Amino acid sequence: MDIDNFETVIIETDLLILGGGMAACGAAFEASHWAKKHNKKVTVVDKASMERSGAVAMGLSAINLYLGLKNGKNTIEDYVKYVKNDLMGIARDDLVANIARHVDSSVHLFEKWGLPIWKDDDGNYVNEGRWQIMIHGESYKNIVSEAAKNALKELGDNGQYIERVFITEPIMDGDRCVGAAGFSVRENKFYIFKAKSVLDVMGGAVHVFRPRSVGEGLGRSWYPPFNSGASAYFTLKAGAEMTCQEVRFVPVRFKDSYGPVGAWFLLFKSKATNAKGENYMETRAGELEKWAPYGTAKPTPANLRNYLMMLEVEEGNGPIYMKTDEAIKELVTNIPDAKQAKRKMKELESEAWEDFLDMTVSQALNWASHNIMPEETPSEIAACEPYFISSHSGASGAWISGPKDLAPDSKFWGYANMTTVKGLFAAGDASGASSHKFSSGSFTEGRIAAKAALAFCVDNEEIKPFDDERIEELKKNILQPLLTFEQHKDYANDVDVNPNFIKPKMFMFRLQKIMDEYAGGASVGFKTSKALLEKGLEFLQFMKEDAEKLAASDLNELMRCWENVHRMWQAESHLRTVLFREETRWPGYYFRTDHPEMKAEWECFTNCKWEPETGEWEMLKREIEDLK
Ligand code: SFD
Ligand code: AMP
Repeated sequence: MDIDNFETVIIETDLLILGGGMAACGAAFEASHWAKKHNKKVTVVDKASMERSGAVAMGLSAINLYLGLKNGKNTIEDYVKYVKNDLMGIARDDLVANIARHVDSSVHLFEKWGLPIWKDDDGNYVNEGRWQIMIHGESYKNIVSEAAKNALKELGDNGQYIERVFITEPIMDGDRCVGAAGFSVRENKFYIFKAKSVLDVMGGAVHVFRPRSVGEGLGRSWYPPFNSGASAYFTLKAGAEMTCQEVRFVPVRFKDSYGPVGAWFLLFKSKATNAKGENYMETRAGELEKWAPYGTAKPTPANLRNYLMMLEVEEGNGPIYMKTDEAIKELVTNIPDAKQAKRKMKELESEAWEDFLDMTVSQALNWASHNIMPEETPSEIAACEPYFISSHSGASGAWISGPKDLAPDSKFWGYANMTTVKGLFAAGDASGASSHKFSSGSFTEGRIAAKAALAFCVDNEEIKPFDDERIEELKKNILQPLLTFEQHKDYANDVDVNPNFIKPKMFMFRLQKIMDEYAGGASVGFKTSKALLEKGLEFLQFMKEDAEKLAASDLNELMRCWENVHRMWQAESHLRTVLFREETRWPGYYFRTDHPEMKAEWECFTNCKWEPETGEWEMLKREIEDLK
């Protein structure tokens, strides 16, 4: 491919929103209101098509964050307490509370835009658990993205969304972020975006660790394969401080097809057992004392629920089963009328299938192909490989300013959701230490961040003209894998085996092997230690050198190359932070065999920062503080 044929497209805007997922949709919706008021331009850039991009691509069967404040059932304080306990004491109260106080209104908007929410006979939302409500959500993302696009259209020339452009690098002017560089994955076009403020909402990361699904199953994962660490890379490369980079998420899911368990545990009140039929949450309850006060609080934190299950597997007591059959029977057992009981049974069967059809179609196919009828047969569940998703039960992301009225002084620096880099904002999976935002909370946080980022544009109108030489240098660097392939492709007769370059898939396998074996992946029972982590970091340095030899035969592979560079940075910040925190705080996510206990001295945030000037990493401890 001739890279001289690449057109350079320069887009100038005020607020640049990077990503097209839940947070980006919330951001676009909110920003258009403020942009209209201040006559500002808003541009959204997604690597895929907003209609079905990101984690909600396939749809969802529940909205996992809804407080129902109007009904007076819950308070914001209850929610903050719940989130902090679930994260073993490590969470930013100010950020969690800020999302919680605004999230209900976002859910009401979804309903207004056409999202069907389950209702009971009295017209109230049907709760799955205390914070979760059930939806018929196959088209959730279509509905929300349509509203976001409509909001942008209302701005006329000042509202723009660009799809199928992969964002690669931040563009800096000293200590301020003033744009981004990327390329089209469909046409020979290199993009430069110039902006007064930038909102990073490019999701979390998958395939950093070796997945359980290999060989025939490669590509299948719980987290969407399209989110590959761009958010963390972007903020790290801009020099922003990151937090909780060690807090990966290991979901327990229906085995091999990654179907969700929330509806089974919470709505259907199902139990999970080992092969002997023992409910490990009961038989191993004593283990939770070791992790007090969090382990002994209710609900048991997600990582500890995992951990008790992992202990069973370690002792050879698998398979682990979700007792779907028993749960369904239990739900009809007290219905005296036989006809009514039969009707209820049909209803439950249909709800069970819909749970998967709404959000993980392949799990329904798995049941069908293995002759599993949930009302008759239990199903295997298992812990997945680790992912980086701070909007669920992980926490990794950028360290951001809290809101003025809630944040302690040390956690407020002018604009809500601004990272430690001027003009660079983050939300959803891109911002850290405020877990359990889920789809509704990510959308809401996108709104909060966009409002603040728009205010930043208004307050900071001036940006310097871009340096043409710098643009050319970025273009050359970003397109280099195409050149490398072109130069050396004829050396060998197999494109995957060539001493002059490495293809992105092979590069990804190498990264996954390092992370799996040294950073505590699924194949080593999620265990690691200082010695292993240091070895992993050593191998990662070699990878960083080899990254310069990545080769791409077409635009799609060029995207794969950069996805893997992004993953590698996510990986490095993870390794460094797991190494820094000398304790085990989240058994069930990872276990430090050399520091097997939780320690009071690590009751703090562990942050990291890559310094653009020197290329050095800095590790920091930050205090946990209550609401102002
Ligand atoms: O229960 C680039 N989540 C669930 N939330 C719920 O409320 N209910 C559920 O039922 C949920 N379940 C669930 C969930 C997630 C996943 C993966 C599964 C199941 C299988 C969580 C939410 O989905 C999640 O909290 C939000 O989606 C987070 O929003 P956001 O905006 O932070 O991330 P995104 O939606 O994935 O969007 C990311 C966007 O970035 C784009 N992108 N664009 C340009 N350049 C690049 N280099 C880019 N890299 C990525 C993406 O295309 C996308 O648009 S349950 O089972 O857990
Ligand atoms: P999941 O399907 O595992 O993503 O869960 C959806 C929601 O239910 C999340 O808010 C989880 O934290 C919550 N959840 C799932 N399983 C349990 C459980 N056994 N106890 C308490 N909460 C749960």
